Amino acid sequence: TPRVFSGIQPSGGLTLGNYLGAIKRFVDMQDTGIETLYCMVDLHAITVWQDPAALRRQTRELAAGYIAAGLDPAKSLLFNQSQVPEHAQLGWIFNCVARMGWMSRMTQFKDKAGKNRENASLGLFAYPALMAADILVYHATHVPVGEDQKQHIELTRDVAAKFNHDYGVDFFPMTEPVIEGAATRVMSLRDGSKKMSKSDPSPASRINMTDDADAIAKKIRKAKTDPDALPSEAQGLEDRPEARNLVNIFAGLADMKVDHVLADFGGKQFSDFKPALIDLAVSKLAPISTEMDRLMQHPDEIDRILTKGATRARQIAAPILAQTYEIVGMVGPK
Ligand code: AQP
Repeated sequence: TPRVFSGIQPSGGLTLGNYLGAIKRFVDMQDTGIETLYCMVDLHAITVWQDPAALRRQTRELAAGYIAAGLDPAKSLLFNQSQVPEHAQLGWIFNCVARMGWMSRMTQFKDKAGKNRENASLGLFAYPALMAADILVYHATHVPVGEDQKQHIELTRDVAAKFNHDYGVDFFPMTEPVIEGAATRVMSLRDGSKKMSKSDPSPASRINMTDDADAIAKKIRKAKTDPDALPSEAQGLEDRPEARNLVNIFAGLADMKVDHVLADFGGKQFSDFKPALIDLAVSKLAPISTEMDRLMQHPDEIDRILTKGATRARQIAAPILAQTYEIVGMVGPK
């Protein structure tokens, strides 16, 4: 049976990249009738230092973002990772299945550890094994993610295949990434070669889901561009990363194909395109940020939703973990 799982780290404020690459897709999948589980992956967040008070606030804010963007706790299971201990328990088993060599090839590890690898946390190195557990502890078949997570989903399949092979079982499914839409890789507004990211030191590089209309307008107005008019076909964007990024963002927000955006704006200057993008972004994002603000006034309500989601998630995860332990040869309770 198909089952959808995905997660986002409460490691900072949600960005437009998280929204277009992930959350908007989460909402699409919720409405297909397939069972959907969406997690705030707090155990992943602490692979780099998080101030405890900030982590708590960011987890609730992420939950508020999910709900404000259209996820409905009555339709999707919304919960934080640490309230479902089965993730970490299966994560340990997968630490013993995955190989050091696999992990050291992960580009996210290389990017986040930087030059000083000796000083990166062990958790940052093992991150993809825990991510495999997040997905496989539910036997999830589909994972909506941005382009940057493709390599981790491939590793999840490698872990499932090696486990199945080593133990001679056909137990874990081969999960498919779902990387869809016009904006699967939203780039920094300051540098078209860098991913838009929560943790970029420059706030002008990203639009945050909590930004108000003024902030959105200011950042788009200041976004880096080139002096040329927009082309009328997507091919014309190939060597223009900043222009391509803004067009992709427009297409993503409007649920349009890039070709259709260019059919409307081909030949126009950024002085025409940017105001249209600002209007669109404000009309789509400002209501979400207003609703997030409202939800954040009721943190207890958010906590109750997460606990309820976790309880239901455990009902799926616990039997799968128990079967895994059985396969591995752990003596269980009698
Ligand atoms: N720029 C992006 N474009 C499209 N999708 C993106 N995602 C993140 N950035 C973009 C997608 O959002 C989901 C959650 O990401 P994450 O929070 O687990 O971690 P990340 O990919 O490391 O996100 P950030 O914003 O870059 O956080 P930091 O700065 O903490 O590393 C994933 O599906 C991801 O693809």
